[in-house]
Amino acid sequence: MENVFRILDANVNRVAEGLRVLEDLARFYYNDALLTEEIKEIRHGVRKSVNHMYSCFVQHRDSVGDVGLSVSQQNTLDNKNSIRELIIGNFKRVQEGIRVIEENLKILGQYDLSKTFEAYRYDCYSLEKNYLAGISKAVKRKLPDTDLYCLTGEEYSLGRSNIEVVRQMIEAGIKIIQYREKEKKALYKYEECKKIREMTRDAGVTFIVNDDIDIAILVDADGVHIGQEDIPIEEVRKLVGEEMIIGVSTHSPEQAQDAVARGADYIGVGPIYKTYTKKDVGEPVGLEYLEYVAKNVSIPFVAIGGIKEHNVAEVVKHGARCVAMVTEIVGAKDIAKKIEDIRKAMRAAREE
Ligand code: TZP
Ligand code: MG
Repeated sequence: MENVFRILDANVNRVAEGLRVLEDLARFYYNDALLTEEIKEIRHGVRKSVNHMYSCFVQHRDSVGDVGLSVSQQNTLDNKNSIRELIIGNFKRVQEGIRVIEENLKILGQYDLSKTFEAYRYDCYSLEKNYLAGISKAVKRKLPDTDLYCLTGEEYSLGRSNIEVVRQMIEAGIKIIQYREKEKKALYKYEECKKIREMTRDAGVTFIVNDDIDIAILVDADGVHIGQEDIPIEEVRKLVGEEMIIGVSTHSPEQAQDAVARGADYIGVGPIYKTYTKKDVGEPVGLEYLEYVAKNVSIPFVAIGGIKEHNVAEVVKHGARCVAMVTEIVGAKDIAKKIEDIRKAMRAAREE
């Protein structure tokens, strides 16, 4: 019987520690007072309900002789790659720990107390559901619902720097900006992104970094944009976490469905028309694929590739709510005027 106390002691600690991890995430990471309070209540309840056995627990405790410690030290099963994994892992630890307490209390003849723990376990199941729903709402960044998605391209910017072009885009009311720069070394890209992050944050503009996941993480961009031959979406998610937006370039219905199934937050759809801006780009997929996406894809999508003021109406009429442009905007003498004219053309097309 004595070892039953060891089991109970270890599991009360396991449960309380797991709850503390969840409580501190709710408190310091998500600033969620309600969740913090709910978890704290359960944690205190667990500790209090076994208070009468505490001296017995300590008396039978033998951490040094615990064979489980060396097993745990020798494997990495408990490794976590994201906050979501950390949360789910700790809920499992808490729920399993409670179940062990429940069963062992029965052996000690403490049936009523066992039932109290059963109730805690059920509380934890619904708490887990609320926790996950709450955090995905609280922190998941979303692509704003807007008409224009602007990308940088210094070589097409008429001698202006990316920073200057971004400044003008922000001033013209652009709500999404992607940093796309194929020719620069990482250090210069990182420095530019750091600056652009500051500018976009101050202006409430969503900032996406193309290709460079490391830079996106370092500057705390809102998202990353990847292509079909980049690191798989699931792996990128492990690196950037649940909060960050992942955009994926797609060129066919199969690629669109695949990106959605694998957790992309939005897709690029294109190239709609012939473009020379992207060096390794395929042939235009045309408006037909855009129409398919507009009808069949439920996540946000952005039409891209060769879109100009003169053809944007056609793109809108084939289902695009948001269009992305590089050269048409960065290469305009008067960026603000160009943006205004494109918006006018899009509005007119929508109203037709
Ligand atoms: N992805 C598909 S086409 C393209 C990208 C990044 C380039 C679009 O550039 P432009 O100048 O708007 O045609
Ligand atoms: Mg790319």
